[in-house]
Amino acid sequence: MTSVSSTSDALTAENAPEITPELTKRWLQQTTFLLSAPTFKLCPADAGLEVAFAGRSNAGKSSCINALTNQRQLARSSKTPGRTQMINFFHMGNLDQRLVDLPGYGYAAVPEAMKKEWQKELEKYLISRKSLAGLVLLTDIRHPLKFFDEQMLHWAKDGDLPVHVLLTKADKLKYGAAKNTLQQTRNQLNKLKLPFSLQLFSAQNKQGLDELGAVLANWLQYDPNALTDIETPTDAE
Ligand SMILES: Nc1nc2c(ncn2[C@@H]2O[C@H](COP(=O)(O)OP(=O)(O)OP(=O)(O)O)[C@@H](O)[C@H]2O)c(=O)[nH]1
Ligand SMILES: [Mg+2]
Repeated sequence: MTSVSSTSDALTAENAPEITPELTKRWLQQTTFLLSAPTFKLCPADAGLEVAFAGRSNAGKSSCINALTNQRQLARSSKTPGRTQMINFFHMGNLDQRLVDLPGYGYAAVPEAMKKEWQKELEKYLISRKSLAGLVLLTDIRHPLKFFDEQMLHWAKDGDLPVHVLLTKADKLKYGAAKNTLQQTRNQLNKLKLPFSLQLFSAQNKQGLDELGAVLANWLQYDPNALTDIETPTDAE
């Protein structure tokens, strides 16, 4: 499977281990909490690479991060919509590789003025954050790509940001119905003419983890040879 040569030379690009789902899983399992920021101004420094998880409130963002990292409580998930109100940053034992759990949008109980303020900040973040390597957009398979999801896709396009769409809670539909929604959503996304990929996902059944892991490994430039630096800073920069 790998193209490892039998020379005893130090590791080079040619004999670096192939990035397998197994290695990717191990890398993702190292993920630890970095910090919570109430606003984008208090984010970690805009260096290295990060991938943001966005979607309507209750779409399954926190559950996805927990399934992906194989940790039950890393990101808090809840039956109560609007549970994640801070911007939560995680890192993979290396501060230059981060996951960002964004607060869900569309939560009815949030006052209109706050929603507007948040949308402005979100737009700015998506368009101007240099370390942002990609956006994982989560949308419930039972009612995919609502108005604000499309708004996010337009901002991603404006920011030249690749998007990976997850149709979440795929366990809620039968296989055939899930496949149909996948195709319909692909057609809808094609019309928007932006770079995207798309998959079925279920945190409950651990469906789609390898596919998502491969996208993250690519965007965050996972290198199995790189040494990790596990130091965690105590406050935001
Ligand atoms: N059946 C099923 N339920 C899921 C799945 N993923 C998440 N849920 C449930 O959906 C609800 C919301 O999940 P969260 O992960 O908290 O959603 P979130 O997008 O982080 O929500 P906010 O933080 O409010 O934006 C919880 O009750 C989860 O148990 C899944 O794959 N299948
Ligand atoms: Mg959440």
